[in-house]
Amino acid sequence: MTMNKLFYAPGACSIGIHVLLQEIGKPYEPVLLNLREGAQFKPEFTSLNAKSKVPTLQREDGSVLTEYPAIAFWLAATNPGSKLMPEGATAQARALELTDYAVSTMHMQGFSRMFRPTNFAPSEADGDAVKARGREIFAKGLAVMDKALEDQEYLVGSYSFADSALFYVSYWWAARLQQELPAQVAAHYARMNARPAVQRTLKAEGLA
Ligand SMILES: N[C@@H](CCC(=O)N[C@@H](CS)C(=O)NCC(=O)O)C(=O)O
Repeated sequence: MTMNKLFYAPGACSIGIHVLLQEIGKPYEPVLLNLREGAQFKPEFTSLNAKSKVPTLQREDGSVLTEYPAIAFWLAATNPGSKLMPEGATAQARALELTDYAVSTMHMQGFSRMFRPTNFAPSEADGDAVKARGREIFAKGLAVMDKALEDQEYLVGSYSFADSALFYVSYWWAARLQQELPAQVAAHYARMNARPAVQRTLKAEGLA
């Protein structure tokens, strides 16, 4: 293969990785995986990623990378010209800390409860309580992110791979659920939307 291949679904968490690929600006191949039709469970895909998830990145050497924080870190580390990797171990650890919090807590604990309550409680009757707990977890996450942005425009000061993760959870909250973001996160979301790479990504995924 001559370029990285991104398996994505429009508007899914893979949109953040899509933004990073657009920021880097090197040619890549986007491959739409239709999650609603269950393409993630078909052998053509599970032979690449047995976890049945996007984002999935097949690299130029054919090997596959999964999990948002790992893909984001690797893209930033291997494209130093893009300046997506902060300088120094502390700032790099902070970027990973915030990326993991957005993905593992805000998305997977918060949003997953809102979108897929039955994954958390076997009884349909508990659905509303599970969704409410999801909103609570997500709101706490927004407060943490708001604080991280108190004195700076991007999560670790300068723009980094971590901002792509906050962008996708903000996008779900503001654009998909039409909910309000706290002030600093709203300003970050506006800054992200003003970036040409984000605009190109939304267009490429048919969301603009
Ligand atoms: N821990 C994974 C989460 C990925 C994930 O949950 N992806 C969702 C889309 S946002 C997915 O592929 N869902 C397909 C399914 O659940 O069937 C990561 O960090 O990449």
